[in-house]
Amino acid sequence: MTQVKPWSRSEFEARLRAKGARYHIHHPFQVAMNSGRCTPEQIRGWVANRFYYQTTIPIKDAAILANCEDRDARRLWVQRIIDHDGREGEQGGIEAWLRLGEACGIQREELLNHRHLLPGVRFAVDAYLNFARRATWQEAACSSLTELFAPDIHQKRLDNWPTHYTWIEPAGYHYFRGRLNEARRDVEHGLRVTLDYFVTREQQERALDILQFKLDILWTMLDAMTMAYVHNTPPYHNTALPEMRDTSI
Ligand code: AHQ
Repeated sequence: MTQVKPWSRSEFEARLRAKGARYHIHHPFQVAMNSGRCTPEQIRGWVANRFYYQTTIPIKDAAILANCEDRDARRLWVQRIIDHDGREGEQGGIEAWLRLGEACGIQREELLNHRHLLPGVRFAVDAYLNFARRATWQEAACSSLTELFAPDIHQKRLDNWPTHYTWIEPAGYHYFRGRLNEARRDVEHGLRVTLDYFVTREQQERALDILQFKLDILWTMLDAMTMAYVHNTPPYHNTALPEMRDTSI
């Protein structure tokens, strides 16, 4: 079979960036959020469910480190864990997300015990973690490239939430502000790893499929939240089981 020519480095990067058209900034839930059409319950539901994603990110990054034999790459990647878990003198992103929860009227304990976590969100996030555990570290690095599009989504929250959601305490926005630079720094490294590692046309196509898989994860999380908080049809909403999980928030 004739070998198909690989894309040039710039063409490959352009195709990765073109996937931004499917980024979850375009999901109806995010569009409603950024245009001020979310109710407090929908915002709190999003904050509570995204907390599971936030707490999984450093575990995912530790899985990548465990699979990575490249010391120079580990020295860069380890910063991602510190950014979320913090260290002496630095609160970290998970603590900042807990502050976001408090700013939205959600007690820390309600986030930490994941009592509002929807099954669909859990499954999507766990699929990401399990992918990172069994993929090569370069494939897992490629899956983090959704952050090519993240600075824009964080900036939109900083631009829109204070105007639309005056009931949220501004102290809660620290997380989004911190991610503007962290995402840009992280994705510069993740993109370099991806462009260097996926060099044949087959590997480049694989990279696009991996990025699509991660886009699916982010989109699916919002689909589950839409069912629960927009259509008011959370799992088991139509059953009378007395011990039904309390997903109301
Ligand atoms: O807050 C986010 C974050 O820390 C990360 C890490 C990165 C990864 O390793 O996959 N992706 C990511 C993302 C964060 N926030 C999301 C948002 O919409 O607030 C975006 C998400 C991403 O684009 O993957």
